[in-house]
Amino acid sequence: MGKMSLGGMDYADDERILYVMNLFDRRLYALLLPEDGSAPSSQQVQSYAMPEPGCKGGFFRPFAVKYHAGKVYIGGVCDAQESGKAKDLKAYVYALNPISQKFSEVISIPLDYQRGIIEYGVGNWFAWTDDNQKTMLPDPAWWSIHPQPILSDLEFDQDGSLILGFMDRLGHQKATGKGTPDGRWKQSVAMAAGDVLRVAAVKRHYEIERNGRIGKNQTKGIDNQQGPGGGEFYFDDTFTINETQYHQENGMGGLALLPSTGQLLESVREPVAERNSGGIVWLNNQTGAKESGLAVYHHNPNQEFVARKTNHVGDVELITEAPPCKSVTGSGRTAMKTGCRMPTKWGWRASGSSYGAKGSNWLQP
Ligand SMILES: [Ca+2]
Ligand SMILES: [Ca+2]
Ligand SMILES: [Ca+2]
Repeated sequence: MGKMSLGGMDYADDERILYVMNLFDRRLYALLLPEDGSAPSSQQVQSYAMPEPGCKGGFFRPFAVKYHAGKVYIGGVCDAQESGKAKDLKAYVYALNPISQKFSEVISIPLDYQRGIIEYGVGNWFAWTDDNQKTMLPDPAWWSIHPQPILSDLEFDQDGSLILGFMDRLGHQKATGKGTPDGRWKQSVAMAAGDVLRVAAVKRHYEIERNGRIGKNQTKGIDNQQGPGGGEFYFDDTFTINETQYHQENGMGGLALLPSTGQLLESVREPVAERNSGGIVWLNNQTGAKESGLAVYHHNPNQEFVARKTNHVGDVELITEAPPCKSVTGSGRTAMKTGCRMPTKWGWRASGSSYGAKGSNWLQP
């Protein structure tokens, strides 16, 4: 997981170039899309080697791709898989200037900060591992909680702030239901929790949230011991029923920014007071608070092998209304290019479990 197939993808603003991350060769691919809708030829595909951040005890694992203001932003982590040490985990964001074809570092963030408790005292990030036994708890021994960070999504707020969505790699490695591979336990349970961090644009550089504060904004996450500097900006990333917090982190790594309401949409586990559900929450970008949630995946006790508390919702993307002008003919891409699509009303959609391949769950908030 996180080492083959495709990661994040995004269009350039004119939708003529699709950028996509190849997790296997760790290169960013740019596909120039022909206007007639045909598949691009090999001459219309270009790829870029990622910058090498000098990871200690592991490899750089890029995943997130976001086109913004003429640059392609990519995000990834040092996986610390060889050293096994959480202090070697680091997140990096780079910006590619497509004209100069050069990358520049935007920010680097140590990932050994204190996180909230997911369950059974486990919450902080671990180094990546492919050893199932390392993900199992000593007690209860049929449980896996072993969060491993993937920087899966990036969003920009209107004030220039950057928001980072982290997916828990364990949430794709394991699910709930079948016995453990070694046959010792008849059922296994896995629980995953990613994260969401906010980064402020301060003059010419970026600053990570600190103890729930970004610039002048201090949220109720101050001193909650669940984020960088001892608190967290988006402090409502919990599973809560009747004010009892069961899991203090629940992100699944997909983000979208809703500019008209100042909200961030995040894919999460248990977005409402329904155990083993999955869906979307609406978070306030000023107060950090959760304003609403919607389950798009419900618990089904009759299904044995399911992603109950692991990843079942991927990315979140905004969609606009259909182009209103009748005078333009041609494909949707052509209509976009001529400026007919009016972003006056926003809908959204959540992709299925295959991250990056957009699913067909078209919904209205
Ligand atoms: Ca958090
Ligand atoms: Ca939290
Ligand atoms: Ca997204």
